[in-house]
Amino acid sequence: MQITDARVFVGGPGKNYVTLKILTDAGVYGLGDATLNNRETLPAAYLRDYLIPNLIGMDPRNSEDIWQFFYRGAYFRRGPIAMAALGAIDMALWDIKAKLAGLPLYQLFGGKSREGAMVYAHATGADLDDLMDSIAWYVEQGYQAVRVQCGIPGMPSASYAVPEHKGARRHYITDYAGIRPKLEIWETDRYMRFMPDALAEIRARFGPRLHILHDVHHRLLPREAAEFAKAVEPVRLFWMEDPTPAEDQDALRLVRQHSTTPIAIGEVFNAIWDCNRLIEDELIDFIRVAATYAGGITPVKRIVDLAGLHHVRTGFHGAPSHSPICMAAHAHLNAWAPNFGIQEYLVLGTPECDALFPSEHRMENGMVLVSDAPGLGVDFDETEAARYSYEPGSHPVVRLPDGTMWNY
Ligand code: GCO
Ligand code: MG
Repeated sequence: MQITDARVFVGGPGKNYVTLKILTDAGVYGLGDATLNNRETLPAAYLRDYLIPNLIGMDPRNSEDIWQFFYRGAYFRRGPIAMAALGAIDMALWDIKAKLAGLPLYQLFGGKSREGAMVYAHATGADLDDLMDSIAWYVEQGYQAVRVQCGIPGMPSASYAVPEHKGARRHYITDYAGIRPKLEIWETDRYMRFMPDALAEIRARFGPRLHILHDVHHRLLPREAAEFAKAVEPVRLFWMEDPTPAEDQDALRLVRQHSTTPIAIGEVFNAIWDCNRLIEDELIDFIRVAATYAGGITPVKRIVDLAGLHHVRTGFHGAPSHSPICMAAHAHLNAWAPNFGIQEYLVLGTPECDALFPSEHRMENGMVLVSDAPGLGVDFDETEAARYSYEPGSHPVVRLPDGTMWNY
């Protein structure tokens, strides 16, 4: 059996998805997601110029050897661009394998460990009242877990993932049109004085049962993160995410020593080598890798197994950065993973997105119910895809009030 062709599509409804389709001489095809948020043309070029010409003629069933060929075979390894491209190949090969077996992918991992996988939604508000309304809306929809982000009083501009104006909250996505980024001004002092009390008010309003998550988005210094984690302990967060930038992993040791607030990290990780020490030293509670950015299902399964040895649960990244193909890969991993924790999930379900990626994965009462169709259980409509093309975008950049560059 041979791979005969592979094609890359860039574009989508309101979002550039990078979709890979691998074709075989057996008539079965596989789909993968190589979307690297706001850098979409780069994994597409890596696929078209280097990976696909090598892929043609390979036996698609040898997904492990193909992964090793592209990983070990590249002298300059890793990094988000290469790993997103490799991640798409790996997903597509698992899709093919499961279709050949006539089974939903989770069966190849070991079957279902649960009926539904709990997800968390993004509630966001320009101020605390606005955020309370947003949380209430998600609770009414049946969500059991909500990530909460709030505008900070006196902050010169909207901070991470919050709208500039009240009421714009439900489908707020942190992307902006054009190559030139929007500027956000960040003030740690205002955040530290406001956010712990705001989280306490949210807990008081919604009671002990709601799972409350919060994303610090890499904004704090290690000592500040430790202070924050300690201050929010009474709120009993489900997790505090990315308290500090991921480069200095010893920072998490400091945070850990000072508090029992659960720590989640990993959405920017590309390999098991970015998180093996954090997992083995039990410095984190949730690992947030994504099947796209971390190089596919093959390496993510290894990370999940390592995490399981150290009481670390999964909380895969699921911002709108990923297409429904990556989210389908996560749905199968989540159905199987013995150490499943939670899945980030944004309601993408616009009619346009559903038409481009038809699927039977379902959302009910804040849980994803995995599809039983053979393979990943998601398709890609090429006629629909022809309606879209690449639109340049950028993440915002962040500066302190004096102009110093800070972390987005
Ligand atoms: C999250 C993330 C995202 C990122 C985005 C970057 O937890 O969902 O922090 O919102 O900012 O995916 O491309
Ligand atoms: Mg995050």
